[in-house]
Amino acid sequence: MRLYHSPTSPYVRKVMVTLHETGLLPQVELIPVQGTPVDPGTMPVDHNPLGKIPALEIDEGTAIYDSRVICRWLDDRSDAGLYPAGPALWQTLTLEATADGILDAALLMVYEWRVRPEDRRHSPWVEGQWGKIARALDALESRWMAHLTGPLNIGQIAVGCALGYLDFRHSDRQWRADRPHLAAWEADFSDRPAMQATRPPQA
Ligand code: GSH
Repeated sequence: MRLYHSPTSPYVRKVMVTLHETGLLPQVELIPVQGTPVDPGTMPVDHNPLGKIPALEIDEGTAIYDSRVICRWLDDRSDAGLYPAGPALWQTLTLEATADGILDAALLMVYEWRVRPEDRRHSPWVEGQWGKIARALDALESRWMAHLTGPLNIGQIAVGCALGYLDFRHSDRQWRADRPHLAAWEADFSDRPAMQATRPPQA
């Protein structure tokens, strides 16, 4: 298997953590790529027409993409059990969607200052993205702690990667303020060997 990879992508990190937790990492070759929405650069557009990573080549010429698809495919090939059976599955998938939504908004904020020309930036739009993140973090703090502290699942991995990305790119926003339960959870979860092994490089 070949994983199109960047050490700073939080969606790639979800896949990398899943590879560690499922024990499948030795089966994967990492292919470094980079690009942005305005310049696909070396992104694997032949494998993912959206020009995004992660994309995983599972066979010569066959690729799957989007971290949600890849993580579920990997879990299916292991006994890690990251997707609980029964009604809890929908909670887990909703938790993952919440974390991915944090990432989507956080990445758009990064693109706004790294990709968009300075004279065309629109701060209400940026603050609107942060508003989505803040509401999602409040929901995690008030409604999701029980699910976060249960057996390891893909929702927890996604939340761990989302919080790690906020520390990496948006540390000035101080997401831990007024969210003590989530902060304590993150301190514990980020100690997992899979999280330690996949920390983004210092900017
Ligand atoms: N929903 C996708 C997933 O979960 O895999 C999002 C992937 C994504 O946006 N990846 C970023 C990317 O490839 C890297 S962090 N951006 C390039 C672009 O949008 O053109």
